[in-house]
Amino acid sequence: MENLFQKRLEALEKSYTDLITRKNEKLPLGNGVIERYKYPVLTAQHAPLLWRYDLDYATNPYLMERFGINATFNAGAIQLNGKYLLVVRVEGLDRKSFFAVAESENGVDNFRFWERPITMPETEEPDVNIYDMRLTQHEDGWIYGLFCTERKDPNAGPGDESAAVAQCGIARTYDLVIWERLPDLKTPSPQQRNVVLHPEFVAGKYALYTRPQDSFIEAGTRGGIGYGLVESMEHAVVAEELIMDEKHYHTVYEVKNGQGPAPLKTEKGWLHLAHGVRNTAAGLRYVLYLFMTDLADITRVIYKPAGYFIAPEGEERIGDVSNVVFANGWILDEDGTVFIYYGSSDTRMHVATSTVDKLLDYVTNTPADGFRSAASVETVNRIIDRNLVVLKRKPALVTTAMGPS
Ligand code: M1P
Repeated sequence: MENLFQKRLEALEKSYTDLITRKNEKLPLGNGVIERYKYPVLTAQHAPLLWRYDLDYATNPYLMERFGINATFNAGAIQLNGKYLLVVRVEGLDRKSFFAVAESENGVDNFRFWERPITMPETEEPDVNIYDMRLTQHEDGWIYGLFCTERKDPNAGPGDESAAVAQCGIARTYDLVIWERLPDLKTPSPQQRNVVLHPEFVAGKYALYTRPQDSFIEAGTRGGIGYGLVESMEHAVVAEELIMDEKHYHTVYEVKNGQGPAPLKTEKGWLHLAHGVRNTAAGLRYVLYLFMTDLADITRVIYKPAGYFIAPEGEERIGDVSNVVFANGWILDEDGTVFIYYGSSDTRMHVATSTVDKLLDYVTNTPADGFRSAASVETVNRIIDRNLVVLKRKPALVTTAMGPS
């Protein structure tokens, strides 16, 4: 029996080592904006054996999993001391999420979890579930982690065990190891998710992107990416919330949207990654989109390409909550490479790479949404007209278009 235990342990260790040392591969061709990768960067199987198994033969002779992991997704991201670090939403079989740091040397593969998950201090009102951390290296010197803290709705009717209240939890750290918990954010909205701290002071205050919502799932009469200022992160109170990027009928963000990670500062403006949600007969569909705001007035949207930037593809479409991509972390390298980390279907984590130059080109040159089919046809025709001129200059170019012009 002990022999079987040993054999099983060796097989588990081999399979785990193979997984966390596997090289990732860029997928060919792509759309010219981003490069996708063959393998997810993190899955439930990346959770260390140390967390999942009692490794003592005396107490676990069958070498059973004692603490199963269901999913690893929606990670915040930061570069520290040259390492690519993800603060991952790890969800156990018990549905509770917690945070754990995974580290890679190159940002695209070989992510390994640190030995222990983060022990997040609590406020006087304990969290039931915490998830989706956005990391901001603020100019005040702290790294802030803003996340969703979920608790049972105290006004839930008898027998209602699913009504919940989502609020923004706030913590700060210098090293992702020791965290100081600060009071939860207060805003005029009954619920909040997807709250993100802007990295610079604005008029001497901390600036926050918010996502007001009427209830736990529904943005309802509220929604949109909001914005507000707070005097201090130690008692963060947004008195006034302005909506800077609204929901809009018949778009990929008609039902709700939310800021992704903290925006990146570029020469042309602040580059934002966000998620948009639309309704379908098969349920909600979550995609990612980009937009840019003005450097001087950070609430003014100056560019917003139509439609999505990343949507679920292949296996990304399937998971616990299918047809979802969600991003709350990206890293800008010194050489201009951008690592975009996104979760798929509330199950696993992926990376896509691009560069600041390409993202600026995409965001400033992709046509904006015309909000009607006729406007889309006008846009395609403008592109075709220009291409026909190009083709006349270079008749050797082959196209697949046929039929009357
Ligand atoms: O299940 C899809 C996503 O739903 C929520 O996002 P939002 O608040 O925009 O609806 C979050 O729970 C997120 O973690 C999840 O991926």
